[in-house]
Amino acid sequence: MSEFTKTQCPYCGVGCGLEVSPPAQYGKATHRDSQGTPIWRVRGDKAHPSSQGMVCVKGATIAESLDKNRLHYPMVRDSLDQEFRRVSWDEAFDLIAKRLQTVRFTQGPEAICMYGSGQFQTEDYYIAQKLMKGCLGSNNFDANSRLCMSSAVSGYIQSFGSDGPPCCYEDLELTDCAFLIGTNTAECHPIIFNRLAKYHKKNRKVKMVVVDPRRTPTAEAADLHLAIRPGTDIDLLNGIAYLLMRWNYIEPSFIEDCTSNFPAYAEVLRHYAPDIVANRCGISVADLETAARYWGQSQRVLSLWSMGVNQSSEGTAKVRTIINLHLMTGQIGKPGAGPFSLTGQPNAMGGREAGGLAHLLPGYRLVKNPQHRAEVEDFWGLKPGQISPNPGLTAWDMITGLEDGAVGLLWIAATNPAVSMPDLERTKKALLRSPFTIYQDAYYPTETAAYAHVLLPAAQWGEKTGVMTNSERTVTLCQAFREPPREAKPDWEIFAEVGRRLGFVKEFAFTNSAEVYAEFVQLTRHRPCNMTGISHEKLQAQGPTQWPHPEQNTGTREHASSPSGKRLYTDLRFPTPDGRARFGAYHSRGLAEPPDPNYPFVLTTGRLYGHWHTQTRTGRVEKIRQMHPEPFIEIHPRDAARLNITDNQWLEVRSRRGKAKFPAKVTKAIAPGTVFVPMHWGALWANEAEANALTHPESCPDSLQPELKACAVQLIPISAEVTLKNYQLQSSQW
Ligand SMILES: Nc1nc2c(c(=O)[nH]1)N[C@H]1C(S)=C(S)[C@@H](COP(=O)(O)OP(=O)(O)OC[C@H]3O[C@@H](n4cnc5c(=O)[nH]c(N)nc54)[C@H](O)[C@@H]3O)O[C@H]1N2
Ligand SMILES: Nc1nc2c(c(=O)[nH]1)N[C@H]1C(S)=C(S)[C@@H](COP(=O)(O)OP(=O)(O)OC[C@H]3O[C@@H](n4cnc5c(=O)[nH]c(N)nc54)[C@H](O)[C@@H]3O)O[C@H]1N2
Ligand code: SF4
Ligand SMILES: [Mo]
Repeated sequence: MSEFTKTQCPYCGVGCGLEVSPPAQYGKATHRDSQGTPIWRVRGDKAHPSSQGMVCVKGATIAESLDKNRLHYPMVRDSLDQEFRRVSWDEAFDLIAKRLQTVRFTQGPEAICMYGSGQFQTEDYYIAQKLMKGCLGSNNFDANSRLCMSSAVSGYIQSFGSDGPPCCYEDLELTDCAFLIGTNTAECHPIIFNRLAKYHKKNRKVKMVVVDPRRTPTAEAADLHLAIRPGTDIDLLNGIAYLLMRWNYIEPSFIEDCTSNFPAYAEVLRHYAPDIVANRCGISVADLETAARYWGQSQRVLSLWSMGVNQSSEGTAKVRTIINLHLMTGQIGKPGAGPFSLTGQPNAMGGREAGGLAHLLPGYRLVKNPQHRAEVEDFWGLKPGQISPNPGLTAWDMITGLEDGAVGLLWIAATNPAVSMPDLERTKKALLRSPFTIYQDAYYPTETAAYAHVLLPAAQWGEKTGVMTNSERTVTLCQAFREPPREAKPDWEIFAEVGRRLGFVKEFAFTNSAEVYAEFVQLTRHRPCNMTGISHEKLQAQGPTQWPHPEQNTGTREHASSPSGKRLYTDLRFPTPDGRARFGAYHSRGLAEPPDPNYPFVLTTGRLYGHWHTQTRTGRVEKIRQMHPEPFIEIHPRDAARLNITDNQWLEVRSRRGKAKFPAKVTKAIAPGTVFVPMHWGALWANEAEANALTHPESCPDSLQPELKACAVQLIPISAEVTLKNYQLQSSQW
C-alpha cells in the first residue's frame, strides 16, 4: 500500500485534493498537535486537477480535530431534561424503527422529517433519499444546503432549464474579467481565489470586480470594489445591463438565436438609469460605469457568487439577474466565461445530484414532475404513486412544523441547527417541543445535542469511503484511512440498517459504499449530471473525474458537444423545452427587513478564513483558535463615534427577535450603517454571541432560502464584563 491515501478536503466546496499518511511512519511520529499527540499528516495532492497541490489552513490542520470530543456510542433519553444513557446499536435501531412506524401509521409519513447536510458523502445522501422519499413516501428530506445554495439551484433551473454550474476552475485562468458578487472568495474559497489572484497579478489587462458591502480581503485585491448597500444587487446588475444596452455592448445574435423573454427584461431595464442606480446602491455613477465598461469590453467574463447573493429574500431573482448579463452579452459556453455559483460545502453538489433537497429527486429530477417521479419509482421498484407529488418540508418548515405539531419525528444528521438556523430563540423553542429528535453527529458536545432524544455516533471523513463533488463538478473518491472511533458508523449504513428493520431488506442490501454509488449513478443516465461512467473503482484508478461523464458507447447524444465535461452549454443549447435560455425580468424588492428609526443598522453575517461554521472541528484546532480567538462586531468609525465607543468596547446588538453581545472592531472595511458579525460562535463557544439570535427566517419565494445576510438591529453600548467561555478541549466522555 502506498504511504499516502488520496482524498478530498472535507471543508469547503473548492474540493482540494489531499494526501494523508499515518501518525507513525516507520515507527516514528512525524506530526503532532499542540499537545504533543501524534496526528495524521496531511498535504496537498499535486495530481488533483482542482487544487494542484494547494491547501489552506483548514485543510492543512484537519488532522488535529479528528480525535477530539468524538461521540463514541449511541445514547438515549426519554425526555430532554434527563441524562443520556448508553445503549447498544441494536437497541438504538429498534427504538428508532418502532418510533418511525408509530409516527408513520398514526400521523402519516409526512410527519417524518430528516434534516441532512452538504457534508454528507453522495452515498449517505442517496440512501437517505431512498429511505425517506422512496420507502417511507415522505419528501421531508431537506439539507442545510437550503440555507446555502438553494437560490443558485432554482436560478439555474429557471434560466437554463436545469441545475448545474456550467463553468470550471480553468476558467479562472482564462477570463478577461472576473466579476465577484456576494462572495468573500479569499477567505471562503481560498484556493479558487489563489488561482484567480495569481493569474490576475500576472496579467495586468485582466479585470477583477468585487461587489460586497464590506471591504473584505477579496475586495482588497480587486481593480474595482463596489461597496453597495446590502440588498441592492438587482439594482446594480440592472444598472450595468442598462449601460451595456446604451453602449451597444450586447450580442443581438445570441439573444435572437439562443434566448427567450428578452423584451420583458428590456422593459424592466428602462427604469435603471445610472443616477438612480448609483443613488440606491450608495456608489458613484463613475464606478457603475467602470463596472459596465469592464464587462462590456471583455472578451470573456466569468461571474462568481455565493452567499451574498443566495442568502436573500430575492435570491433566485438575484441569480437570474446575474445570468441575464451573461445572456445579453453571450458570455457563456466558452472558455473563461459563464455564471459560476461557488458551492460552500464539500459535497453540496453531490447533494444536488442525489436529490438532497425537499423538492428534488436523484439525477437532477424534480418532485413535481410526474415523469421524473415515475422514473425513480420504477428504478426503485416502488408502486406507481408511492413517491409523493408534493415537495416536502424545507429546513425552516420543519421548525414551524414542530411548533404546530405537524412534525412527529425529526432526524438531524451532519448539521448543527441550534447554531446555524435563523431566529435561534424560536428555533430552540421549537426543538424543545419535538416529540422525538434523533441527532447523528461525529462530535459531542455540540449545541444541537442538547435537543436530542437519541444521539447516534457518526463516522466522519477519513473513516468511511465515499464520493464528493466540488463546485466545478469534479467527483473525488474520499477513501477511508482510519477506523471509526469505538462504535461510530457511516451515515449511509445507519440509514440502510433502519430501512432493513422497517422491512425494506432488498432495497438496502448493500455491503459497501461502492455498491451504493454504482446503484446511484444508474439514476443519472440520460440526465444532465450523467455519471454513469464513474465508479469507485474508476475514480481510484483514474483519479478525480468531472461530470457529465457518461458510460462509453451507450449511444446517447447528451452533451455531445462537451464530452470532457469541462463546460456545459458549449453548443449554446439549453435543457429548456425550446432549447433557449430564459431572461428573468426582475425589479429589486430590497431587504425583507429594512432598517428603520428603531432598528437603524443593517446587520450582515458571514465567515472568517480559519473557522468552519459552528466550530465543531476548527474550534478544536489550536492554531485556528489563536487566529480567531473571539467573536466581534465590525462597525464603521463614524457610527462608532456617534455611539461614543472605541475599539474593543462592548455593544449589545438587538433585533426584533433576540440579542447578542460583542466587542466592537472599529474599521472602515464596513460601510456606515452596516455592521458585520461572524456566524461561528454558538452557545458552546461564547456567551451570547450568536449571530442567528438576531436573524430572521424570511426567505426567497422560489428557493425558500432564508435571508441570513441582512436584518435590522439597534446597537447599545454596554459596560458589562462579558466573558468568553473558555471551552475546555477534554477527551470524549463517551
Ligand atoms: N473559512 C471558511 N470558508 C468556508 C466556510 C466557512 O465556514 N469558513 N463555509 C463554506 C460554506 S458552506 C459557504 S456557503 C461558503 C460561503 O462563502 P461566502 O459567500 O464567500 O461567505 P460569507 O462570509 O457567508 O458571505 C460572503 C459575503 O457576502 C457579503 N454580503 C452580505 N450582504 C450582501 C449583499 O446584499 N450583496 C452582496 N453582493 N454581498 C453581500 C458579505 O459582506 C460577505 O463578505 O463558504 C464556504 N467556505
Ligand atoms: N447567520 C448565518 N447563519 C448561517 C449562515 C450565514 O452565512 N449566516 N450560513 C448558512 C450556511 S451557507 C450553512 S452551509 C450552514 C452551516 O451550518 P451547519 O451545517 O450547522 O454547520 P457545521 O458546523 O458545518 O455542522 C456540521 C455538523 O456535522 C458534523 N459532521 C461532520 N462530518 C460528519 C459526518 O460525516 N457525519 C455526520 N453525521 N456528522 C458529521 C459536524 O461535527 C457538525 O456538527 O449555516 C447556515 N447559517
Ligand atoms: S480551500 Fe477549501 S477545500 Fe481547499 S484546503 Fe481550504 S477548506 Fe479545504
Ligand atoms: Mo453553506
